Amino acid sequence: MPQLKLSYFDFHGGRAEPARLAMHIGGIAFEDHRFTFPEFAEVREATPFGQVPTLQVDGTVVTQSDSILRYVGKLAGLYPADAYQALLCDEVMYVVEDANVKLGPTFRMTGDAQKEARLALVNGSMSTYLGWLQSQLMAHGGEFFADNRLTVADLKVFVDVRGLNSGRLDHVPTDLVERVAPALNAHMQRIANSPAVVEYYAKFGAK
Ligand SMILES: N[C@@H](CCC(=O)N[C@@H](CS)C(=O)NCC(=O)O)C(=O)O
Repeated sequence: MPQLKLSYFDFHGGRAEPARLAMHIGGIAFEDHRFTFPEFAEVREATPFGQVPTLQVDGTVVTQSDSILRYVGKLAGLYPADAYQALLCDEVMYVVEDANVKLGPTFRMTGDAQKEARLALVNGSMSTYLGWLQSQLMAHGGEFFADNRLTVADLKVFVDVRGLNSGRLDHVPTDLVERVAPALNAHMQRIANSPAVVEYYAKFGAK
């Protein structure tokens, strides 16, 4: 097994959290390098694009959260071997990433500009993608997004839904998911209650 070091902000969400969870669930040893928001200015200097997450694999720095998640998913046995199931898994990951990309610029906004931009997302693309994810989940049996088992796609949606529900995102109503796509909340709750995930967050004294 390669030596792995994952670098990301010290909070239970965002673009690295699905990879952290995947490695925990799969029993993959890794260095969990976490840093504070003020420390990011220094950390980003050592990254190719000034962005995180990064994964060092035997000392080589790799970027792009979904590539990292797919890779650690393969190591952890949480990525489909079947080409079609892998396609379904990737599709879900890209939809969530598209939503992340749209949300990204709003973190640099403040006041009314942020409110207007976030409400436009809530009433537009965010609701569309949540509705699509719910129909995709239901079309595949209602429990998992692909492969009839837990995959990295489930972990990516899990982290996203928790983020939307958390109240951390100003102007995104905490009941948005419940109103638009309640099956995603049920999916999130099932994953949150699974023994490996309960154990993971208990380690941090968080839920
Ligand atoms: N395409 C990249 C995007 C990474 C990204 O935007 N990361 C954010 C944190 S979640 C960041 O570092 N933002 C700082 C910046 O872009 O200046 C990925 O998926 O890893």
